[in-house]
Amino acid sequence: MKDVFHQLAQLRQQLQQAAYEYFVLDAPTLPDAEYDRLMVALQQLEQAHPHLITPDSPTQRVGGAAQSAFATIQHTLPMLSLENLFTETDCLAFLQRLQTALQCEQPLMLCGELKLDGVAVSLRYEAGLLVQAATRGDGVTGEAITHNVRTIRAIPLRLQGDSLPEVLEVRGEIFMTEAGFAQLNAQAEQRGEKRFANPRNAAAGSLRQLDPAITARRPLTFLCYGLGSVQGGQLPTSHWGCLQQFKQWGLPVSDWSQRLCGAEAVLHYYQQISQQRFDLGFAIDGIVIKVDELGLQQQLGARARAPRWAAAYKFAAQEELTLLREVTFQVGRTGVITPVAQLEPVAVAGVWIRHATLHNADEINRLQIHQGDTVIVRRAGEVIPQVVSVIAERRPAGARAIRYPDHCPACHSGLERLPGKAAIRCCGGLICPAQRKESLKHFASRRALDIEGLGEQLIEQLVDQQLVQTAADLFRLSLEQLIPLARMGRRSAEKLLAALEKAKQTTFPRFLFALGIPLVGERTALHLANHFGSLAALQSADLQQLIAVPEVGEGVANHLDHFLQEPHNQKVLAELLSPEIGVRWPDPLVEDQIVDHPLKGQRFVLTGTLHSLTRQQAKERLLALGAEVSETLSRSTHWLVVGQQPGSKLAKAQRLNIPIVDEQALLNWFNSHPSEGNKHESR
Ligand code: 5U1
Repeated sequence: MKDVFHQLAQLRQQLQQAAYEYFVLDAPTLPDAEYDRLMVALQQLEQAHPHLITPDSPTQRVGGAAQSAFATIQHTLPMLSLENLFTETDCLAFLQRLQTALQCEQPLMLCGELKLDGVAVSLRYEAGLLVQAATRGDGVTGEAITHNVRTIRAIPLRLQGDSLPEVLEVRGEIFMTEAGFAQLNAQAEQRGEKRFANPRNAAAGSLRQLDPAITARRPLTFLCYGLGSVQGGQLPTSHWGCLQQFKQWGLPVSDWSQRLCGAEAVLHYYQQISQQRFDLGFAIDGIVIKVDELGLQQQLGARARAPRWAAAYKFAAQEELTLLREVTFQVGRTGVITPVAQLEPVAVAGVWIRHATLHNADEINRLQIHQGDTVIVRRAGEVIPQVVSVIAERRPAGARAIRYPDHCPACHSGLERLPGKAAIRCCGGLICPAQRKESLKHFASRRALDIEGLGEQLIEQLVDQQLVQTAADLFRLSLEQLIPLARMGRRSAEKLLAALEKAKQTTFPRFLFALGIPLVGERTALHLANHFGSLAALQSADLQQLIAVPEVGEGVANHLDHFLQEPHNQKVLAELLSPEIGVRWPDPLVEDQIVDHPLKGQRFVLTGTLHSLTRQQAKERLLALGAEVSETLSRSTHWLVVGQQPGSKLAKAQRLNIPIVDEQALLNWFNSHPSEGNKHESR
């Protein structure tokens, strides 16, 4: 017996504390599922020992304590809560109980609704005018939040139509959409304020503002689903009929509500809503099943906290408590370092969760996470599991705070974080094993070094078999190494070696683009090549000099600087350009030489197939001369270059009177104004 006393006291204390944090402090620490489990445990224990039930037990009331900042009001009819059903068996048992209690053999007519995850309120209309809005509070007394509720546009201040009852109390839920919540948190972050933990808390916090002007700025909305007291008027005799009447009076009612006949229809509705819940745009945590006929509802009546004629069939919990074993840092294919929480395995919504993302350094700061912490993990739909919050009170003594590494965990290169960006990246793009496959694919791609025959699958094999670690290793491959590879053979291997040999002769912009420096696309590479003329000049440029290059902003300049200063990358660059490998390119025209070129600033569009060069090559040569090349033809285009089988651009150019030239004219231009293609080679 002493043991039962102890268990009861402990469960009550945990539930009271959780309710206080949730309702009063607006800072929940327990996941709903854990709260529900504790409540069920307490109910079962009290059922087994009814003489030990105390009036202050959390099972004996509906909600949390009313807050003092607002006037308390007495609900005319209590605002009940709902019995929770967690499994299909629970649901079928509930439906069977209804049939038995009503002595009904036919399938019952029911109503299915969404169980919104917001703040329950009661709105009182007198002669059609909104006169009072109250929270549920403890179900008997709530808080008057009329001024705040009046700012919510979904709530009519005056009902429409005739035959309005003298007094009408409607009940429903105020909530925040996910989009509104995200926007609110983004604004809070910008102002350096605390973020809300979830949309429900954000809605509750918004309604508790003492200044209604603040509530007015919050993206709150409302749906109504039930009746309180009604005086001086007639209402339909079914719940469904009431919902239709609410709509006619201008009250918002969910379009997802459905009339359901019997158990099969209920289970089907539950499945349907479970599948669509993540597309709704707002949070729900289950469905609500109600007996449709108001007469039958009355016949069934209510228990202390909840009616017998309705219940909530909840979805599997999306949040659970578990322990953080440690945090590992993963390097992604693009070099971004992501912290990953390694968790004590826990089942969330029927799936075992062992890892959860911690996103980035900002998130680690926000959570103030320590090794061994008790954390709340959340898994919603297809979304990657996340650590929602940390329960700091349960932190073991002397726990170590989680810190970001200062070097890449995969290659030990330096890390970079650009101002205003959340991502921390590894700077060792040319050597980092985590980025190896992606950077090699990019290096060999058509618009980079254009190594024919070196496709994705071959790169996978070369890396997996450890034949290649850096781009320089590609040029060291031998026939003997290549022939045994899958889908290879002597002929293909010879062709690949020839393609590698050919690729060594490239252009400076292509080479720069091939390095895969973050934010350095083809156009930026071209500007850099034109500006500096040589790799040595680029490598010795400081940030100011980099920013002076057209279209190079602070972000690009920082990425370039970090990449070029990283000793591991410098080593690979030196190898690529060494006599042993011999990557080379002709001198590009540097900007000073472009200044007077007649094509500088001319806007070109190309159409049709060219013969002596590809459209891409023609584009590169035009860009190198300072011309602009666009895909779309407009009045501001200076020249249309036409090859074989031109598209509709030809007719459009004729209509707009834009000069049309052929491939030969273009080549004449190139030849009369020598560009990088026919100058001597150097670096
Ligand atoms: N959709 C819906 N949610 N909800 C919550 N209907 C509904 N009804 C409720 C509650 C607490 O209570 C009445 C059945 C009393």
